[in-house]
Parts: sequence; structure tokens; C-alpha cells
Amino acid sequence: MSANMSRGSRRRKHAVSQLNIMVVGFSSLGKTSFIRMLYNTLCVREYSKEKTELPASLFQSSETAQDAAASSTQELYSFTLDVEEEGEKISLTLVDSPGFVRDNELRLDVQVTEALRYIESQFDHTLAEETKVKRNPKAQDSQIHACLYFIDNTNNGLTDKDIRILKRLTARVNVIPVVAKADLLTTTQLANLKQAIKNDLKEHSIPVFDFPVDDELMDPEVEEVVANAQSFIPFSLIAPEDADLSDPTTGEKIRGRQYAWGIIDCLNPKHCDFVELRNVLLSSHRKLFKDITLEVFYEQYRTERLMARKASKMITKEQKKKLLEDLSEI
Ligand SMILES: Nc1nc2c(ncn2[C@@H]2O[C@H](COP(=O)(O)OP(=O)(O)O)[C@@H](O)[C@H]2O)c(=O)[nH]1
Ligand SMILES: [Mg+2]
Repeated sequence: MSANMSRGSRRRKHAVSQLNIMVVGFSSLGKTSFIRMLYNTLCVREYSKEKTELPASLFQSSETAQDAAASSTQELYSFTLDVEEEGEKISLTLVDSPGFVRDNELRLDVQVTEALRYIESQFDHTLAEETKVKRNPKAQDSQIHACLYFIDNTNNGLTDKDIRILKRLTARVNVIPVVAKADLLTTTQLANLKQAIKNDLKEHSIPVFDFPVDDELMDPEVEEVVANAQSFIPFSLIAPEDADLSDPTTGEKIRGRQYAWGIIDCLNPKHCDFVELRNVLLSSHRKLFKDITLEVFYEQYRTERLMARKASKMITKEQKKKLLEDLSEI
């Protein structure tokens, strides 16, 4: 091993990558359940458990409609965990948000604006850090790298509201559309819904994260993984119920849901796309999410802010001049 390589690998070993994921969508579509499920599959590093205060929602699932209404997410909250994924250390922040209302257009717009404000305020942190004379080398990257948008599986594709929300979100963040509670659909229904959503996204030119394939940089093996990931959009999810279940054939404990006719294993790729989604987020596309956030979304936001600042300065100058002229006329 050359000296260079060993230095490189040493650095990589210690480098902790930050990754921040947010969930948004209408209420009771399974956002909090997804966060709980993801949390339960993470390899959380020992010391992280002591220093992090975890939200109660991670430990209480709600199986009845009454429970769900009582424990629905009222406020945006986030928590950060130090996890290890395929030998890499990640400081992972998960952001859960209150569900959008269905019957009040005005309130809905305010809620979407609030979610966007949260995303933009993370860009503001970076902007403030950049303009400091002495930058903090340990500054946290709090930008939202991926935002999961939950789609109601009782519709036949995207609704007008979904389209309006998605257009606003995709201007600021990498959006991954997901369909939760996939256990409530048959295989054919799910396939039809996925196709309808894909068609709607295309028809309305909504630029969700599309797992771009860079021909020049790709080696054939990776290209296959990427093309594969694209085909999952929208990812289907099933969250487990709070019950001790075991695989009827192997007897192994599983995270799943039990029905009169069988048991669903939420980690079985044949049952839903959770494992695939987890993999693109935490491993295969993690760096790409971060690069695009910084190079496309943050750059865009920064340019807009600088131009707005310049414009407001120019207006004040002109206004000042006009005021002086008006005064001299008196
Ligand atoms: N059948 C089914 N129910 C689910 C699934 N995920 C969540 N739920 C239920 O849907 C309700 C709302 O879930 P919650 O995660 O609180 O939704 P949120 O409002 O989007 O955060 C709860 O009663 C959950 O138990 C799923 O994959 N399948
Ligand atoms: Mg919730």
C-alpha cells in the first residue's frame, strides 16, 4: 500500500458524513411510521444513544385510527443519530413534519410554505457560515439532502394539490415520491398506481430526483444499479405493526404485518421497496444527494438571495434620490 493510499483510507475511516432526510405529505399517510421503521433498522453507534434525546414517537406505534389521530405529529421535529452503514460513519438527521390538511387550501399553502421555510433556513445557515471571515471547519451541514413526499394510495395518481406541492418542493430539494401502506393494494393496483404517478410526474414536468445516469463516469456495473433505482419511482413502503411476528417457514423474527391470509415482511423486496429506498438514501446515492443539494439547490437559493439583496439596495438608493428631489421642490 502506498503512503498516499493509507493516508486516504485513514481519512476516510474517520470522516463522518452528514445526511439529513425529511418526510412531508398529507396527514396519516405513514410518515412517522416510516421514520420509526428506518430508526429500527439503523446500526446506531453506542455513544450516540447516550447523547441523543429520542422522540417518543419512535417507541409508540398506533394501530387504531383513534390512536393515530391522538398521536399525529403536531410540530416539525428532528433528531440526529450517529450510525454506521457498510463501514461508513454517518451523522444522520431525520426530520418529521406535521401532516398537511386536506380540506383547507389556505392552510395547506401555509403548511407547504412552512416546510419550505425550514429547508431554506438550513441554506441560510450555510450562507451565514460562508460569509464569516473565520469559518468554522467543523460547521454542521444541516441542509436537507432528500425529502420523501408521501402520496395517498387511495387516489388514482397525483391530485392537483400533490402537483402544486411537488412543484414548490422540487424547486428547493431532492424529492423522492413514495407510496406508503402498500399492503392495502393488490400487486396489480400498486403497479397501476405507480404507472399513473409516473405519467403524472412526466405530464406536469415535475423534476423529482430521477437518479441521473452519467454515461462518462459510470462503470457498467454501477449503471445497472442506477437504472434500477430509477425504475422504483415511486417507492412503495409498508411499515410494520407492533407485534412479535416470525417467519412461518424459518421461524425467524420479522418486522411485518399479519393478515388472516399471511404475513408481510417489510424488509422483503418482494413485498415493498423499503430496502431499496434505504439503500439509495444511506449508501448508493448518498453522495449524489449531497452534491446536488449543494451545487444546484443551495447555489440557486444563494443567487436568489444575493439578487434580492442587491435589488433592495438599488431601490433604497433610487427612493432616497426621489425623496431629496421632492424635498427640493417644496
Ligand atoms: N396498513 C398500514 N397501515 C399503516 C402503515 N404505515 C402506517 N400505518 C398506519 O397509518 C396510521 C398513520 O400513520 P402515521 O405514521 O402516524 O402517519 P403520518 O401522519 O403520516 O405520520 C397509523 O395508524 C399507522 O399504524 C402501513 O404500511 N400499512
Ligand atoms: Mg406523523
